[in-house]
Amino acid sequence: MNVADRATAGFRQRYGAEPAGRWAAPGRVNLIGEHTDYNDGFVLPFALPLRTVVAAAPARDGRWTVWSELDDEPVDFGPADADEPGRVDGWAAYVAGVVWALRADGHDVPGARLAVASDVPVGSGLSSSAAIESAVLAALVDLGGLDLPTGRWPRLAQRAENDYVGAPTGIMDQSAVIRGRAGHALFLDCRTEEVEQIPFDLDGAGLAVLVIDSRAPHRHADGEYAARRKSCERAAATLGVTALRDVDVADLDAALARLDDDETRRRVRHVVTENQRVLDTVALLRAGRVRDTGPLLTASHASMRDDFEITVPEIDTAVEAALAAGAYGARMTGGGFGGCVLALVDAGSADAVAAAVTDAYARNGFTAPGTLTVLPAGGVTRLD
Ligand code: GAF
Repeated sequence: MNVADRATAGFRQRYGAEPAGRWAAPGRVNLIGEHTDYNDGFVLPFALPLRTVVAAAPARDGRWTVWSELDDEPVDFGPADADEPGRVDGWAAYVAGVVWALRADGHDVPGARLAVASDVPVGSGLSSSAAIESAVLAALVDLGGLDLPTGRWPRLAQRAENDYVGAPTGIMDQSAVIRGRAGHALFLDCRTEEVEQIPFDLDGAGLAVLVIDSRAPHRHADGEYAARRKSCERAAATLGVTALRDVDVADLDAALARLDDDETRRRVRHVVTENQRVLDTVALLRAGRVRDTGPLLTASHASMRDDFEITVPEIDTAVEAALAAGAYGARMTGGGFGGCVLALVDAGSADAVAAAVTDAYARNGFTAPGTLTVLPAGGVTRLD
């Protein structure tokens, strides 16, 4: 059964009724621009064809009941739970967080019954959390007839994650999931939230993006993410700038000379050079030179591995094996400490590259990776 039908079937079975509608939101990968979003910088993600679907209908009692195929038991919560971050936890916190963010923004959020099904794997760094937040947000906005232009959705969904769930993430994932467009990568300035849809015609160039799920267990990912963010904020304060976005790559050496520990210097170097790599990638894509972006992807990976120190052995092995098998470029995508790698490959060699990575994993005694080729898909939408 496809994901939309699973959401409907779950709704019928749980609530013995028909949903009023179904809303779908994709996962995402980030082509380039890692840990730049919370530094007010640039990112270039795209939405995936894998989606989370929410089937929903209004509930007259003013409460929210949500069932997910991840869990047998539905979770029920009322306004008091939604108004106090922490009262709902686990996967349902992403749903309660959206209700919280909408209420905090002054909206009269309708009670609802929701059923969630998803093809976006959880814990693989493909933004299953932004997908559920965005699909629920779309459902509640429609069911309640709320006056909330889509341009404001990414910040609200991010607030759900930052302030209700408690993860100090940036604006990239929600933006990609909400604003993504088929055949395009989303060039986002995370300071101004200005976006440009950049044509990313893999098919036309005879290329594919291979996504490799490292299957590496997330090791202290939350604490390490927060530590990287703090370190960047401290460095910006030392340098007297609002955010590391304000350090131009031409001024990098001078900025590094003003920092007194080597670790902070490496963190800053990653962010500043990564912002420039995003701009360079965008310039190449605008010129239709998709294949030539490969070395920038690989340089981004080296920077994450050596300077930002957020990769793990499984991830580095996948990147090296993909490059050795002929990928034009490869890098970890997402927050790090596990998750996925993406590789830019000839469409005809995607299977061979996937097989080479699988072999390298076996030689190293790692759990076999997952592999999938993807094309940029559209963002959140109402299905019916
Ligand atoms: C995670 C976060 F959610 C994003 O905001 C971003 O910081 C990313 O890690 C790293 O680029 O996906």
